[in-house]
Amino acid sequence: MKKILLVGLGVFSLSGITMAGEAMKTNTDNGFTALDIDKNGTLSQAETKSNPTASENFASLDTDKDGNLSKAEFDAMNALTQAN
Ligand SMILES: [Ca+2]
Ligand SMILES: [Ca+2]
Repeated sequence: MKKILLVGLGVFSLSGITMAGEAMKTNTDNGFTALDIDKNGTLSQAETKSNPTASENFASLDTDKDGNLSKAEFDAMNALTQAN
């Protein structure tokens, strides 16, 4: 009598991450890229919803008052939160 053991079949779906023409210079984006859902390089108020710190301090972080957080503005928040 033969036993056929089915070992867990791992299905790996590889999602090819393509950086269109943009070289990844920094890995230290502090989650900025993950929050930037529409990948337009800035964070809208809606996009910061999953980051309470950014969301609650959005107005003060948006130093140029354009309604979006740039990478630099987001970095400034992280600099503040890591300072304590
Ligand atoms: Ca965005
Ligand atoms: Ca801004």
